[in-house]
Amino acid sequence: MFPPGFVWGAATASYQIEGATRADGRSPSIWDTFSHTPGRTHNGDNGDVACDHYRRLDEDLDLLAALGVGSYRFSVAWPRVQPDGKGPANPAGLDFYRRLVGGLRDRGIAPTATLYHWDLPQALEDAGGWVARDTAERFAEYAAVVGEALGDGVERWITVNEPWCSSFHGYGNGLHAPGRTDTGAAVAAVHHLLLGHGQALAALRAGGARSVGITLNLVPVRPASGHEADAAAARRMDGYANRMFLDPLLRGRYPSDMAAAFSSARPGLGVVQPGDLEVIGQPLDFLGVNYYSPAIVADPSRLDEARRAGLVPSERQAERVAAELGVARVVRAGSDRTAMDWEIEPSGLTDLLVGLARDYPVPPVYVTENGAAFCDYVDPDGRVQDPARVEYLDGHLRAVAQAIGEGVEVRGYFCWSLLDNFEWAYGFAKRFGLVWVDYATGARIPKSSFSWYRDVIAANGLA
Ligand code: GBH
Repeated sequence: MFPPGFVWGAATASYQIEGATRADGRSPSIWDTFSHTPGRTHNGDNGDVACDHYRRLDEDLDLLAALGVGSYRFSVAWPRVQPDGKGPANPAGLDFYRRLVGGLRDRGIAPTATLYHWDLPQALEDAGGWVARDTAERFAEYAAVVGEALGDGVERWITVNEPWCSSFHGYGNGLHAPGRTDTGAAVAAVHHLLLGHGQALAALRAGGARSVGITLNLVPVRPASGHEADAAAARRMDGYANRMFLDPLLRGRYPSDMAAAFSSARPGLGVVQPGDLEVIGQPLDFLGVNYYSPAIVADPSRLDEARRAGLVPSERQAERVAAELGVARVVRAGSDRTAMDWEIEPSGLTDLLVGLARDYPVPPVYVTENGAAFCDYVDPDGRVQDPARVEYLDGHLRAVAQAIGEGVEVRGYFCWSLLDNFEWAYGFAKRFGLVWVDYATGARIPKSSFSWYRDVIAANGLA
């Protein structure tokens, strides 16, 4: 059902699984600061211990081997490698990733390394974070350091994971570290994350890296009705969630409607300098796409009409940048949702991939994350059963197969996530893993989805 050579993978991120936040010279990241600030995360949860992956590396590598993945997507913690965010590498921090990459290769698993999955060294945030242009330069230096240390061992590099989350959730919506609510700062952060991506890509290539891309969280957007006001709201949401990143990366410019919508947000795109868009628009070897759920949007003045059509306001109304842009999120009353309350819609993934290939000159695509949190349960024999996750993954893999059938060059799929882990502001309450983690003991229990996915991988397709 999938093409020969299709890459099957599983994904994680450093702060969500590693723990050992003070080991071997690691410095605090913005997520240590944020999660230790009262009121920022569910239950005050933090990544101090998380899955204790830093100390259970071999056990987790063995789980990956048992799953049979062709590739493992992990991220490198910048504050382990450069505790001050600049300067010489910390050898003990790099050593962990050398052991990780070596351990994968020993097991025949190709490493896919993400350089930035949100754990910015706090020292750099103190100097302005992603609102400061200097952070992009520092990121390129860090990329060169990691590229040189891990070198040939890494099959493919992802510079930045989901710059939308880092910029808008981090600096605009206040939902992620560093927790700021300043739209102008968020838009400047967009630019510096993309600039950092471009500079890091060049640095990695100069060091001999074969395959370099970026991962975006993209959202298929649907208008709540055929009314022009809802269609216009959907265009604004598409600009905010998708085009603000796709256009500079793949077309060499920011979308003019978004530049106008953010024109009063300072510094915003005022930070763009001559030549930056050439750096950002350098050809990618691949585009990573993370997909979880679609978005249905209405014009805020039309929520009553939406309600009459069975569409109810979603909790995401709380997102302040969307509200500023005049975008109201709605969901179908009674629709299937995950434990995150995200609507389940596999066809959204087909639409997204097909639309991307239709609208942009896209390089080959990897689905670098897809998965779901559910209320998994332990059966009388002590097995963790997660039939809802199997159904979610099955549906979304069929959606990928359909996009491939329609001509989109999708080269691989990484399930989020290998392990239950620290789900950012939701703490440990939401479990996305193929493997259950007992946080009290650190014990790992593969769920029923683990053996299901193992069989899919072995068959290169669905039954
Ligand atoms: C990813 O974030 C992360 O890369 C990963 O670390 C995380 O654990 C995983 O997914 C699960 O959350 O409908 O307006 O909220 C994804 C976070 C989820 C944020 C979907 C954007 C869509 C826009 N994204 N959400 S909205």
